[in-house]
Amino acid sequence: MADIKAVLEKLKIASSNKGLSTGQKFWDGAAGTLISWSPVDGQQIADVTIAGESDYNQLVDSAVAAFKEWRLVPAPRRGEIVRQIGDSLRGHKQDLGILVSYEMGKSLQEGLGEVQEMIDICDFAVGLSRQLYGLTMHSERTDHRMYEQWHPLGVVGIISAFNFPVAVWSWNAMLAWVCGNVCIWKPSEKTPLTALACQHIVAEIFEKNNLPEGLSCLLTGDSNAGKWLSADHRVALISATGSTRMGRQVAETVAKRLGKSLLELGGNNAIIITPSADLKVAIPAVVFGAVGTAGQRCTSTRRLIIHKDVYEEVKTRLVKAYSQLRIGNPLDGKNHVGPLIDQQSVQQYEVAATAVKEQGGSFLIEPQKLQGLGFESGCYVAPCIAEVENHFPIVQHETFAPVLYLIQYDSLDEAIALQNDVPQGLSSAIFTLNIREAERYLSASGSDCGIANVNIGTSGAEIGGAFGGEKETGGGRESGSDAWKAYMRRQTNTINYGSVLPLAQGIKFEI
Ligand code: UN1
Repeated sequence: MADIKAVLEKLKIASSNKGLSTGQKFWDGAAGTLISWSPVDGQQIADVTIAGESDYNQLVDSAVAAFKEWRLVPAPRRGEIVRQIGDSLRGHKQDLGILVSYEMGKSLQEGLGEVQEMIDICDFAVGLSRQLYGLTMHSERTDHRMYEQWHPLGVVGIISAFNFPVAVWSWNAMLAWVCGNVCIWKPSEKTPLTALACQHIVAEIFEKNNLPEGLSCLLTGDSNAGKWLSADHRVALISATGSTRMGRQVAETVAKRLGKSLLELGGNNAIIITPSADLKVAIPAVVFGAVGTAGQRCTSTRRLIIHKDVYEEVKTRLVKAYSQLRIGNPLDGKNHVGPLIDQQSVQQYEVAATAVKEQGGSFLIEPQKLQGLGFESGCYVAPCIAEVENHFPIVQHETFAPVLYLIQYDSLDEAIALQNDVPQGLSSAIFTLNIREAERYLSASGSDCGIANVNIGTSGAEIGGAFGGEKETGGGRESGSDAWKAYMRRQTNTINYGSVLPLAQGIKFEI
């Protein structure tokens, strides 16, 4: 298995680390120290200092100054810097993947997949750097030209969550950079070291290219840091990923100053299994969706809405598939499921299990906290399955753990209504070989989610599409498609190249 010490060394992580950085410059924060514990083995990995308010202000001053230069660099040249970051990430894929797995607890395959997502978004952003297109319009006035252009926004604050400790930052940062912005990253307090490793990787590229301090700022901190960012009028856009509770606070604070926010919050994602579903394809999709990243993806499959005619068969197949799951050290390639992020998450899993029973559900596969050899961190749980009703309060709530709820349906209308009848609206899927069902599901009266799939699961989206969801998921879109527009300001320009001044709408104004 991986030599963690060697990995840390290669990623420039010491036993005690400076948690603030504007690029090449790193310094100790004034507000104390954060310890990063691995949920894999319960060991302390390293510590890192966190920001006081004056550290924060130093970061923002540096970012504001850097923006003045960076916005003038042609976009394709900004893309060239991102291309170099992508190349560097290719070289660090193995080490960074291991650190993601060790600090966060997801399987090494998923840790490597996360770094691959970073590489993919770099490639996407490089191409985008030559495609920040605006439209041209036909003016209603003679000798006039009208068009729109997209300008950089300014400082972008990125608040990221522990479950995708590096990929979600990269979706935001790579797009923000090619769009001409500078970034301040506040990573999760649970995964500060993966963030620090990324900062070292980009700092090296910025140094090689003689770029100013402030383009990429690392704000290691507690919840105060998130509050400072949200309330700061110098920060043009806040892109926040995390719980609905956190997102609501950020949204309120940013809205109060009429700033921009991009929110990617909780999901309560369902898969509908119809009578024609190809179960050979559906069952692995459900299991990966429910237990991948130990159920801690915002796209994790939480509810399975199954037609009554195939309900028993799906149950039998699921029980068989779950009995084959290997839970344990995620760095061991034989294991499918690693630990939850911390013991508090284990408690939440246990609270949810109790609530399922109290609210009238019953378990097909019982919840269990794992103990003994290999589980010393106290963070390992068994993925479980419960039969429930959609309206149970616990089913309406996103529990960040591998708990899968089974619900039975009769008609497709009922299945779609059940799927949509939750406060969240991130990801969704249907398994069917019936084109009418598939198209109905994707129609305006179908899934109400930001992501709706046919014959693939709810999690594991590619970076090329816009990523995000509706309702309490927050409404933001990140990553592919035209999500870049959220990182720029649109300017409409009308140019009169004639020698008179005709007014729009034919208004006469003579002086
Ligand atoms: C998240 O959980 O915040 O679609 C992001 C997926 C991943 C990203 C998830 N590409 O599951």
